Amino acid sequence: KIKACLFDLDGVIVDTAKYHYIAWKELANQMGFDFTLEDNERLKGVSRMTSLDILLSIGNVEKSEEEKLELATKKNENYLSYILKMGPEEILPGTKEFLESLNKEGIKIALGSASKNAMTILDRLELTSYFEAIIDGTKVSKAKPDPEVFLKGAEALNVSPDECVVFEDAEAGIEAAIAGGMKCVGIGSPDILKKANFVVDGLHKMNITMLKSLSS
Ligand code: G16
Ligand code: MG
Repeated sequence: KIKACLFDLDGVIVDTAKYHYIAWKELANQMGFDFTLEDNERLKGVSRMTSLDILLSIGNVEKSEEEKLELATKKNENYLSYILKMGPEEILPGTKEFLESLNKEGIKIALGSASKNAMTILDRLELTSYFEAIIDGTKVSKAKPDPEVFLKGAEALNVSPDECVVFEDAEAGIEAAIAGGMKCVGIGSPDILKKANFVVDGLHKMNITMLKSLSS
């Protein structure tokens, strides 16, 4: 029986990838190299410091650990200036409707995100109250594809992993769900998210019947 749904944030509930992109691009340009939208795909679902390492490798730039911390802080301050202007109109289609249908069914809801800004983003979107547990980048030590973020979510909701369904747009996130013994719905392209139980374009394509088809 499905007792809980665990949601990734960026790419599932909201498209913050575009703001991450602007902020990383500005940082790259200040260091004298370009950063393309295609490069940005490599940063999805990846932690802030790992994202910076990928960015620096693209520019062929080497920095000390101290300089890296400064650069990551600078990027985050710039990113936050965009995030703080967001509002509920940026919630991806069907999200609220699906969360409400889960509430009606008595299915628990948690967030499982790599972002350290997850709380701020949920507040800006006015979605915080839907989540019984919020596991974000401030609460985990191992990044996806490690299942830590989702296992902590299940634990906080007091359900077992096989009673959980994870919603993820990144391959590493799908792998994390599987490694944790959970069912998984991919959000995006079936060509990329091959390992998911099934893939939909977005939460507007989800309903309770589809969710229940995953129970075994
Ligand atoms: C998100 C994004 C990643 C970002 C990471 C860390 O993960 O997909 O691109 O690098 O969070 O974000 P921050 O710099 O805000 O801590 P998720 O797991 O919500 O998709
Ligand atoms: Mg994501």
